[in-house]
Amino acid sequence: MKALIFDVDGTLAETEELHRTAFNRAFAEAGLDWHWDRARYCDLLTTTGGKERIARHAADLGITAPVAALHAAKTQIFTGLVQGIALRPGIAELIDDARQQGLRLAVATTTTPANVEAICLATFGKPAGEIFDVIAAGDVVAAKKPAPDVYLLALRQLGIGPDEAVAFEDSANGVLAARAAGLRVVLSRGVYTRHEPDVGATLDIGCFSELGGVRTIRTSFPAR
Ligand code: XBP
Ligand code: MG
Repeated sequence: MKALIFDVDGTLAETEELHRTAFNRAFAEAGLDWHWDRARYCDLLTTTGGKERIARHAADLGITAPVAALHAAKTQIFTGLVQGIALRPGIAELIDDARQQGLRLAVATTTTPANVEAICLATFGKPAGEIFDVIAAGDVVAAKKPAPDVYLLALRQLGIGPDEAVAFEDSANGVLAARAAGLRVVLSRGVYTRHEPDVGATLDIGCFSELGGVRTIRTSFPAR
């Protein structure tokens, strides 16, 4: 195994409540009477990508909306909210252990590069580029999760095959994307995905801290 590939939202950290807050503040600032409560947001999260989510909501209302402008405002608000968030249990230890074992690290996420940067600064105290060797994020791919594109891009940029890495995810869409890219995937559901069915995770655990580090992963995921 040569690399670990991490999803961001819900995997590195529980960020979706902050995203929901940022969306609602952006709508209010734009003078829209939209408010996504937890139940509506949980449903909308089946649509990956903030712009796509806004567009879906507008379509549900039968109206058009300035999607790009609303999403840019939301991203600006979100990056200002992430100070003080914590990595999910087990993530810091896993990343440290991977580095010590000489593995490379990547991110494969639907969220924007700006959000990845803000989350890394808030949780690791360092820019994303000092933590991860490869950052595949947001609109760098046309088809978002559950399409495999962002994981295939991460593998290409790592210069390795899917047998040489393991993906870490919190959602069904993420598991489907990683599996479609040929990757084995460890799933630990988050607050907004706790209800989701198993869609083929190689390992379905309660918390990443159960993993016991890279050595355990190597034995659980022998080279194929
Ligand atoms: C989860 C997503 C993102 C976030 C919001 O990404 O689907 O859309 O909900 O972020 P991940 P944006 O693949 O990391 O789980 O508004 O920047 O899309
Ligand atoms: Mg996620």
